[in-house]
Amino acid sequence: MTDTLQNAVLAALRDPSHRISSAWLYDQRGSALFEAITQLPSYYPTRTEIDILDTHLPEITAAIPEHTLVVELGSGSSRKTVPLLNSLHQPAGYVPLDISADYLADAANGLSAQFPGLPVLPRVADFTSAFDLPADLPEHGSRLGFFPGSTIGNLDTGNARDLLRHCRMLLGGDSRFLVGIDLDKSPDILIPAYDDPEGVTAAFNRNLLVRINRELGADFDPDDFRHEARYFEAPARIEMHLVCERAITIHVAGERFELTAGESLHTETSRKYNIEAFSTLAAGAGWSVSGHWIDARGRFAVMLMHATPL
Ligand code: AVI
Repeated sequence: MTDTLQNAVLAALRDPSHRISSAWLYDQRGSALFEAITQLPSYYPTRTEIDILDTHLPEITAAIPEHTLVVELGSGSSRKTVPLLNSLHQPAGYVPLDISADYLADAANGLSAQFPGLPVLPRVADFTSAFDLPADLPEHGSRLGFFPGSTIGNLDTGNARDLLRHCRMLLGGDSRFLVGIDLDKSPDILIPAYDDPEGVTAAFNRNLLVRINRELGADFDPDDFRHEARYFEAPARIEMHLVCERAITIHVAGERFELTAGESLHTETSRKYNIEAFSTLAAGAGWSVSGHWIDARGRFAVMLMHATPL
């Protein structure tokens, strides 16, 4: 992720791809809109992953040693974390990582209250670049990385591999990694998931322009832009775009840009994997798949991997 919103926006507008990291979608309103998306009938990933975990957690955690330290990327919703911690045998501690200090503090406090006696060690981290674990962790003992939600799909292949490799180094040789991935499927299912009839995803996407106006004093009119979800086959992915509906001139941080009708800002990529492609990606980053669990409709997979020598 580029260091500041201003640099990211200027770079995106100067480059013909007009691509900006999806991490910038998540200001306070963006995060609330994403929460709303996870409740939509057409957005199946969150619900489906929770169902897989509810059904298979005893099997998934059976081979994970007792006193394992859990490191969660994204300090996710307690709907996923609580059942995982309940299913593990005496977890040694819980380390939630998140880019938002506020969100992290809330998640950590909630978890501490529910698991008295469990060391909870939150850490602010941006996992789109290199990050560290807290310094005061036990050096020995096994570790479990937990990265649910198919958020890994929002990274390019190269960045996803770098993240997997970085986690392999941080978690060490006696570690496992539980990762949720969204599977490739018909655009008839994928497009409505990313362009819902209620318009929540459109509001989530357009909110980026509202954020840019507020934080950078830019003069986008969000009504000039149409939300579009595009499916591509190779590699399988959904791209979110904000398509400019008429020729406009905009000003950001003292610079002037022209956009023509039909030009778009590319605001998110969401990769749709298959088991083999993801396993190959992980193998190149020091992880071997020990098992995977898929819902009955074949929409989403939870992958359990163990560390291999680097
Ligand atoms: C957070 N991430 C996994 C979501 C996804 O499905 O790629 C973000 C999202 N974008 C639009 N809808 C949901």
